[in-house]
Amino acid sequence: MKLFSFWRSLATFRVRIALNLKGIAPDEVVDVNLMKGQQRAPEFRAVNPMMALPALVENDGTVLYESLAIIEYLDEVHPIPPLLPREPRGRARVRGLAQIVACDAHPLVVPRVRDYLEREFKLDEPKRTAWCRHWSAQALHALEAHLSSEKETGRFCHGNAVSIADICLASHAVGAKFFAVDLAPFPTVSRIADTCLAIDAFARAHPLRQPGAPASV
Ligand SMILES: N[C@@H](CCC(=O)N[C@@H](CS)C(=O)NCC(=O)O)C(=O)O
Repeated sequence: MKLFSFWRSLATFRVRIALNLKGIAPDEVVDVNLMKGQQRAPEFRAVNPMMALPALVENDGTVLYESLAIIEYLDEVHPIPPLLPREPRGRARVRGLAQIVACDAHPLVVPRVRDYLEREFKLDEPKRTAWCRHWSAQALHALEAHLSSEKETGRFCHGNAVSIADICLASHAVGAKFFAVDLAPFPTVSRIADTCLAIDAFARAHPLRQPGAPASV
């Protein structure tokens, strides 16, 4: 198994957490430096035409892409520990929370979007950062509203077992800190993120613990 990865990639962070929770270590981790634009190089484009991390190549050569699809695949092939609750309503809630992060918020702050804002609309760095903070905070407000009011919330996003929602929540909290978003107004999100990041599988997957990462952002 081969994982295409970069320390700063939040989507790859999500997949690294799932791999760690499942006790799977890829045979090879290939670094694709997003800061140098290596995701657009022909070699990686051939792996993932979306030119985005992560990509996971299975032993038979099957290429998997999109973090949520990869995580659900891992959960289906390695069902213990489960990353989705059993009952349909719980599964829908966990997927909904996860998608607030992975489908609504995160795509707005990725390098290709920030680059486009700079290149096409001449937005300077402070404005691009304000953009990222805005969309990051929007998701935090939505997550906090759900998690603080819904009876299903427990030690983790859904009860007392880690799920895909926690994987996404942790990645979002870490990303928000990268953009210097204040997490104080989001106490339930902060509590669950802190609980997750204290777990070894999350901590080892943290962007700043990957090869090539700086000491801080
Ligand atoms: N929806 C995708 C997001 C993939 C994505 O945008 N990844 C970022 C890094 S977290 C990336 O590689 N971006 C490259 C770029 O924007 O040029 C997923 O969840 O896997």
